[in-house]
Amino acid sequence: MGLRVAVVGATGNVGREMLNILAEKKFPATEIIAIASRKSMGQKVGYGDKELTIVALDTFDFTGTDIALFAIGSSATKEYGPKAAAAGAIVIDNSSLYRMDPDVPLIIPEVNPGAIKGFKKKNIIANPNCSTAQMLVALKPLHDVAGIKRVVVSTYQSVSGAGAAAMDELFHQTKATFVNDPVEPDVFTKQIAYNVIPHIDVFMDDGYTKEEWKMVAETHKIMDPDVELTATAVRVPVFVGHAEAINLEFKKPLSDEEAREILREAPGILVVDKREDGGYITPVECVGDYATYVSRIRGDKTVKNGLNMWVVSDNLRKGAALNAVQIAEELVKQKLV
Ligand code: 11C
Repeated sequence: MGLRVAVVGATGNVGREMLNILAEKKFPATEIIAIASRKSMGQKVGYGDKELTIVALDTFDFTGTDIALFAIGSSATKEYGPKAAAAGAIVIDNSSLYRMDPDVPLIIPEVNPGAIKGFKKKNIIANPNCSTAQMLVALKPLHDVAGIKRVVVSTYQSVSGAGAAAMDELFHQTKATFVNDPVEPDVFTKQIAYNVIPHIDVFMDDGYTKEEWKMVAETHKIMDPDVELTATAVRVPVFVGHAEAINLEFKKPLSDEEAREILREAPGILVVDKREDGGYITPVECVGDYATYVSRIRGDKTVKNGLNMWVVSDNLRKGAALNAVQIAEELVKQKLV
């Protein structure tokens, strides 16, 4: 049976990728509806080799829609997510609004597919933050074997995580410096071209940013509440693709060779780790891919059972749109829709 699927926020960075991935994967839909705010009504967006016409969210009736993929940010989701869910659509939400709600499962299909059934209380499933998604795809297989005690992670996050205006800002600032025009920060608090900024999302009382807090809280909900994690989230002048330098401390011994073998067999992971010039993956090489890449796997001799690695993925795909479509696929596989 074909499904009726709505993509809400279809003109944004993540919404467009949702449409691309639904088409690439030939998701079993009889109808795909591209929805956005009223100002985009009538615009065309690509879906495979077809074009879909945007319909307005404020008047859309979700009755008869099986799955609604939401990519519109927390405040608009607060208004329209519950309406879609009440009309019978299973909402897969990419915003942070419901992630910590105990009645909403937070799902990475490679990590906790069994938790998906919990959606029935609210008809809503949450998609994790991009930096959490790629990290946990890489950590879960190692955690299952050797038990992760502590994680120290530093992120190198591309500007696309902050939206299309942020991508424009990197482009214009980069151009401006070449022609000696003034560089004026707007989306970011400091110049992003030729710079790095240790600040993503708002500051919290303890000095961490909300992006850093999300990595801790989401890891606890998705994988294991006993894993200790500390993060530094940094914005870098890259358009698409987040990278993470991850230091791990395990309960049991795990050699770099064993970790490499475990990750080679793990779902969603590609290991590229040649220990030679260029034998690792960088963000520009992962754009448009489904995989999360792991490189630079090596022992950390300063602690008992320590390991370092480098994890890279397309933040708009595994970090957002792909994970959401994989959740929809999991609903189909588990016969929940
Ligand atoms: C960034 N991780 O790179 C953010 C974007 O909680 O879904 C996604 C924010 C979120 O800026």
